[in-house]
Amino acid sequence: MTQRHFITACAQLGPIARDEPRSSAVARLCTMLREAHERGARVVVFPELALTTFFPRWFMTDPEEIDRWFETAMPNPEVQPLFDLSARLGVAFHLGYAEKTPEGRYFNTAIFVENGVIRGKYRKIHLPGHRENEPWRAFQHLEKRYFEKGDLGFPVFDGAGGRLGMCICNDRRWPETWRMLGLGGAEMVMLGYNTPQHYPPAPEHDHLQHFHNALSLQAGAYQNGLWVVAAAKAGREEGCDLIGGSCIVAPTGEIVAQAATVADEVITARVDLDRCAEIRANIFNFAAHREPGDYGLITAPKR
Ligand code: CDV
Repeated sequence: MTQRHFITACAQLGPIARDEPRSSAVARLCTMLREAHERGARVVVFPELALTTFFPRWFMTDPEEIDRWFETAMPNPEVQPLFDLSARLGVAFHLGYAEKTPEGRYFNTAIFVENGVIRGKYRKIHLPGHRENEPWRAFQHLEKRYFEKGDLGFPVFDGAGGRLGMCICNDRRWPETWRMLGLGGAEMVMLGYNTPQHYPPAPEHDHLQHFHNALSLQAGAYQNGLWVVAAAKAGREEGCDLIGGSCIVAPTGEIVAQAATVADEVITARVDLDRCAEIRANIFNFAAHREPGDYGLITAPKR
């Protein structure tokens, strides 16, 4: 039987330049996967859109220019070295990337790969930002322009000897994300994020970016009794400062490992999936204490 306690690594990425080729990003991911392996990890979590720079910060209209940021197959020849290394070293990985489907649909996607096989896939549901050019912003955030809302729900799947889930960046701020994953039985949720330090619509909150990140991750973990592994793309990327703060959170809501830089950095923690019961059999025992009959507004149409 696969052991239910193991080392998990969270691999924060420093900035990726606009002209940095995927081969270079993949080489950086492989270096961190090797380090995770040396530190005994069974799983490594990479950030959102980890193969390129965060391209939604630019307004583009040329379909060819836009398509260049998307992967039409996974794996593809440029990402294959990561799949091969992961299978050879026995370290599963979570990876975020921009997906273009054979039908021509565009998603902000994350996958979980174990033994060279994609075991889980998620497409971002909460897409922040805007659709049109807003030149008053210091930089754009055009996720609503380039991506369609995810169509896979919040899947929970088998991996690393337990039940796993994923979400992506802005999803982590929404309690509904965590509750859906918690109700689905997820024991460890993996996610990546690209969070600018400056939030143009509410700059008065810029100093709270790290606080809101930790608050969301710790609340999600505690209120659903699950592990959270959250990997940032961090540092000054094309003139935009992205927060770091990548961390691993226990089901009690405690941060058990945290990045100290805004560069490529691997952090690790011992994850015991059986510790989810400390919360789920007690304060958040869903079967005993939830009252869904009183939560109707949560699924009513938005207003
Ligand atoms: N990539 C993201 O989803 N970023 C958002 C920013 C724009 C607020 C986030 O929630 O961190």
